[in-house]
Amino acid sequence: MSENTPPLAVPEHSVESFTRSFLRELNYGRGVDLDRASANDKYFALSRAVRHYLTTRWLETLRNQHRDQAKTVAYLSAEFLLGPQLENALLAADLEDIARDALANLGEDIEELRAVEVEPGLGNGGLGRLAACFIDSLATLNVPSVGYGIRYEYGIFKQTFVDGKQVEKPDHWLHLGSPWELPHPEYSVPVWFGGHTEEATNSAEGARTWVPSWHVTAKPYNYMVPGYRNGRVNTLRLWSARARHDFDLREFNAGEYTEAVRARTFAENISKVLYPEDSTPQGKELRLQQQYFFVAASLRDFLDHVLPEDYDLHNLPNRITWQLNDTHPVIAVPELMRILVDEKGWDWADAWAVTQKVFAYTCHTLLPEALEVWPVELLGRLLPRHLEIIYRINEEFLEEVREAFPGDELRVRRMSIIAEEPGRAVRMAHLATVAGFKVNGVAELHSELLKDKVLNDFAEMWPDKFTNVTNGVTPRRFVRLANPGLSELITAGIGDGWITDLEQLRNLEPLADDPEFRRAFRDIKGANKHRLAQVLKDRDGIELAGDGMVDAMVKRLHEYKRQSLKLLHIVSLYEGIKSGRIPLESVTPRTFVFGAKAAPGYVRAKETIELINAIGRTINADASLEGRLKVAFPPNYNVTLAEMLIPAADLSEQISLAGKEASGTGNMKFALNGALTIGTDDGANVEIRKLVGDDHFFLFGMSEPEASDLQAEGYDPGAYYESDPQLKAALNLIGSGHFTGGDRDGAAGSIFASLTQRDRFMALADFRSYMDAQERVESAYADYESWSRSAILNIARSGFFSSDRSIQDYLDRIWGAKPIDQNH
Ligand code: GPQ
Repeated sequence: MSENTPPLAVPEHSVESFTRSFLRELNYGRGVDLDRASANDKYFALSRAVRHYLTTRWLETLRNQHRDQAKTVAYLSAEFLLGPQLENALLAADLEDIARDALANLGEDIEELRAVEVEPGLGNGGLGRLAACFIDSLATLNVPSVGYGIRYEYGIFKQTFVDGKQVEKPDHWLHLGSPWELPHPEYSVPVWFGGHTEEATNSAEGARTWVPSWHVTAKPYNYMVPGYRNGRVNTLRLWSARARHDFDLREFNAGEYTEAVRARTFAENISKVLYPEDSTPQGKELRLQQQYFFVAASLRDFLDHVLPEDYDLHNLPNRITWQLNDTHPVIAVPELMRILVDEKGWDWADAWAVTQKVFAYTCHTLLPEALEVWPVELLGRLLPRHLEIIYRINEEFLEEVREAFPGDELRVRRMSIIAEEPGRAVRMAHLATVAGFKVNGVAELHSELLKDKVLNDFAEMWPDKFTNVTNGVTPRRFVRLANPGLSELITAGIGDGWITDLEQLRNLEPLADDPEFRRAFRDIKGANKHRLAQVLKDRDGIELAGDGMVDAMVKRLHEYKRQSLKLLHIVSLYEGIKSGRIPLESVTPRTFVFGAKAAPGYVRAKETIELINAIGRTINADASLEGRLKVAFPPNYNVTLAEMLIPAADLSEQISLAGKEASGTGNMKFALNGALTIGTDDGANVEIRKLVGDDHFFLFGMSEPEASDLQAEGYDPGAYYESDPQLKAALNLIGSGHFTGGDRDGAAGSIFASLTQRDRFMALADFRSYMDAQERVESAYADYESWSRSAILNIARSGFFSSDRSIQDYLDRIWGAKPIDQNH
């Protein structure tokens, strides 16, 4: 765009002007008038009107980015779990009141239109939501940056329960279209696959020529990523797979028309669906196709469309960091090497020198089974040239290892990018660690364990490569939008600077001692519970336990997260009441709220869902409990529901086995909304506890070293079962079929057996300590005045967990990019 283009004016911030924009969008954009408009028409017009207000800034941001050629961060992620867009755009554009009033004047309720939105569920859980928080903070911090990912036609499945069992339904989120995306077919790029390699046509050292056999077209869709009222609107670019645009029917013999069309759908499958596995890579060919597809398109996009034509790629490290969100985009490493050596004709050594300076890798797990590996056979078939490049990277790397550790062939084998057992396979985490100039974990404990355990050999070789960036969450979405009542209270107390400088929440500390402030806080919590109760009732027919405690465990269903331990607590409480051991009047009324999707093929996780529902059914129907205990398991936990649920919670359950949860980010959202945590010393819980203080956190369970020592000694769950009568009674009640209509074989029997015989994540070992901590919770909650003081202190001391702080840490420790004021 020319420097002389007159700037498009931002429309006036007034009800009149907004009303005009809305009606224009309705009439001209949708071709309907207000009387005949559907809810979707109105939602579209509303969204487009809001988009107008951000567009000028978007264009400016893009123009400046082109002009400045400043160092950019490209966040490469297979998942962006965005959540609803409209509310965030309204907030960023400072249009919440104006839009509400404009619609009210037209006789429309903005809440009803907001309800039309289907959130883009383009992620599974924490990893995808983190990416969404990060792009929000990148924009708010004025960092020149772009997110790159996949525009899945079907996002994470919609969860329903049939007889208490999870049934997955496709999430066709684009069914009614999306007002938030802008396709740019003119920037489509081809992505090639298959074929073979040949002797190079250029003379560069190390070059070969790849002769691929098929390709698809990657078509970009742009999404706005507005900063919080700072004039910057960044871009999220998601790729959609299309059949090659030069699709030529003459290539097919007469009569093969249908074959040709079928081939087209084959290509378009690549961006069809998000893999619903979380922390358990599937190793499926289509998945590798997806990874290469979005990464190849993104690199191409940056090199061909963002950089000036004559750009000297030797300067690339000053111009960009490609941040690899877990190993999913790591195939970008051999792709860049291929471009530089085979296409640009650089010698291998030059290309490797640059490649090693532009990628940084974030690891999100400690579970060995979560580390991606690709069978050599599969990778070689799909990307034969990339496999050759990986082999050569590995050869040179292993030479380096041998030099650094002479005679240590065991180490060489452990560190190799290529695993030999059980079959030959590429270890993507090793490739990422070798190629990345930095490797970071996502919480202090996690980063330490990466260095000491999972990637220990690498840390010994390159200690400076390893760093930590503790995760964070965006305060815009998870406080300001999700909890308007609390936001107003905070702002009334300390001003509104906290929205972009969350450490300012510290100024709330003295207010924790102000009884008026505490009362106001409790009123808001109560109102949020009310709102949640109403939604769950309308949506799912679920009743909460009166004015009781809201005790929430929401996260993906995984054995390591230990939803089963939570069940043991609930069942033990229930069993205690039923057997007369615990007087009913002594029990704090509480609703146990679960939210969790299980990977469709993860049998144990699905059984756990079934068991939660079975236990819930029994407890909720038991009149003798007088409604004091309730189990609420609304289906289809997603960002929309999280925003409703988290602000209503009193207690946050973060009970993974120590050393298994890399960070957790739900834990941060709860603390920031004034829930107290009951948790193990795991992931970011460690940092939460340090900040909020032991008096305001319910710690229990083994520490990581204790857990790994116990594992090493030989863990026997049976010993715990036999020696703790309450534990035994709770497990027996489950195993007896009490909750499952007498059925001992299905979910109940299977979970009973797995916990008593194997208990891979040592729930039984932590049971007693967990029960004791729950007793401390009960007595603390009995003094709700002092509980609310703790809750306020949790808020005041959790400012560290803003994703703005995470992004600042990435800037300082990894990227070396600088914020650029949009208005310069
Ligand atoms: N995480 Cl490896 C995911 O959500 N999906 C994954 O595939 C992997 C990790 C999570 C991790 O379990 C949480 O502890 C983190 O808080 C989150 O990533 C973000 O770092």
